[in-house]
Amino acid sequence: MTRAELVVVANRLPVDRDDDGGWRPSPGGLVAALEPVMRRADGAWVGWPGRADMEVEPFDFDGVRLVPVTLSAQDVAEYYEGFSNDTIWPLYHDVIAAPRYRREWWNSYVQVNKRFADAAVAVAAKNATVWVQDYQLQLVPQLIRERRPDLTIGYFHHIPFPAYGLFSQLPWRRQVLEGLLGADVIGFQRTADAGNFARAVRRQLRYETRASGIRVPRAEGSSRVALAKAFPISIDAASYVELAQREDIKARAREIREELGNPEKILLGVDRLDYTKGIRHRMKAFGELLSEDRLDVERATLVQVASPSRERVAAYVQLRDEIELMVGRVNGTYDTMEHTAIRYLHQAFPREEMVALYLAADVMLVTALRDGMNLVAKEYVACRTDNRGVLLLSEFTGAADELGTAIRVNPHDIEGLKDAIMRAVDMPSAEQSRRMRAMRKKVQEHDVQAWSRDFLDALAHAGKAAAS
Ligand code: GDG
Repeated sequence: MTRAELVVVANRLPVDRDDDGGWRPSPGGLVAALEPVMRRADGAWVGWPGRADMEVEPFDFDGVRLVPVTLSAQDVAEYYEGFSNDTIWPLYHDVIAAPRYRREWWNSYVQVNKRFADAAVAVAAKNATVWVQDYQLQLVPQLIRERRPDLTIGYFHHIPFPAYGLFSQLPWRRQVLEGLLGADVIGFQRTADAGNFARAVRRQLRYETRASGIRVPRAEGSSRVALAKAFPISIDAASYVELAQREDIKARAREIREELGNPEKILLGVDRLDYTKGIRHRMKAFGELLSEDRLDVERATLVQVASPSRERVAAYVQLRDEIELMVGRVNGTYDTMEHTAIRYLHQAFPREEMVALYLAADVMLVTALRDGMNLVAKEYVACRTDNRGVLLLSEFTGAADELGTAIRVNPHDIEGLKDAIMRAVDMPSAEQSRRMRAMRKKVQEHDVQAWSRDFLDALAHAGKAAAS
């Protein structure tokens, strides 16, 4: 087996299993960003194929070697749904939901992280670069370094890193910090996340930090420097522009407006159905605007795509019930035969339909209570080639650091949110255009290709420094 010069390690492989036993690419920005580099570098991608107990040999797909890691049904329940999505996810999103600390989940997380590290080590060429992705694999950097000190190791954290007062709840906080510090470069979405991480390292491990550098002691008494800094992720902007300019997709956007009964304004929310996304807050604000007659259903419809997510985790089951109760109440009260208040879609759509929705939407509502970045905000902006449309953006998203001309909101402040929605609905087109232009420039200049280039450059630099 030839070994790879670049190895990506992520919870999921970038493919999904077809019903007829074949594989199809799972669309995603990460794949789009890494595919060209992976091809050039003789790359390999280590990850779970997405179904429990599936044993598959490594195979080539579109010029990239895929290395499947098998997870049993129990691994999925404990490592993935348990520790990753019911402990780390809520803890790192400022305990919006209560994290559950279960020792058997932690044990499973350790075991599964070892398996991912083993697979990465087996496929990596001498002196290769390994890039680990996200919170499911926080122990992998150190596990790889212990076995293969020749490798250059990067880690990117897609979700927030919480303040120390919250992080310190984690019974295994020390192991997690040590796991991450196995990397040469640890990337975060926001500068604030990198700062929280450095503070946790100082408080918990007493290591010295200077600017973005963290001095990590080695067993024999010497030390090395790990870099912890922000590399805000982005989208494959060109591919969204291309879709947004397709005549059939533009026609579909017009058709959507008609199917909704030609409301004057279409408001849109697009999220995985997740308690971090603030879906209830935006529905509450919208419902109150209807009840106070500041809006009516002829004037405005809210389309909410809530794609199914983590349906076996209790907090998600409960959230779905709450949202559906709310939609039923609002629609029951305000719908007419021709118009609906909230068109709620608990479904996943193809990308073309998402882009048609972005084109149809006059106002995009991103009201997350906490979000690492929020790519939906960037996708909406990229699609608005006419420079029209208004983005309402929560200040608790990473995207808020970059999209300075969005209407900034604190989703906890329902009155403020209502006023911001009204401002968006009433915004003159010249102001829309001024704001949108500035945001589009940002997203086009800093796309996901720039993101991966920046990260891999920093990693190459770190690798050279360590070798000299
Ligand atoms: C995590 C972090 C960070 C959603 N529904 C459908 C669909 N989507 C697509 C969106 C977007 C993606 O899924 C969601 O990305 P977000 O960034 O908004 O949120 P998370 O899933 O929570 O992602 C986040 C991200 O990682 C990257 O680092 O930004 O903060 O939480 O691309 O368009 N796509 C299709 N159908 C749907 O129904 N095709």
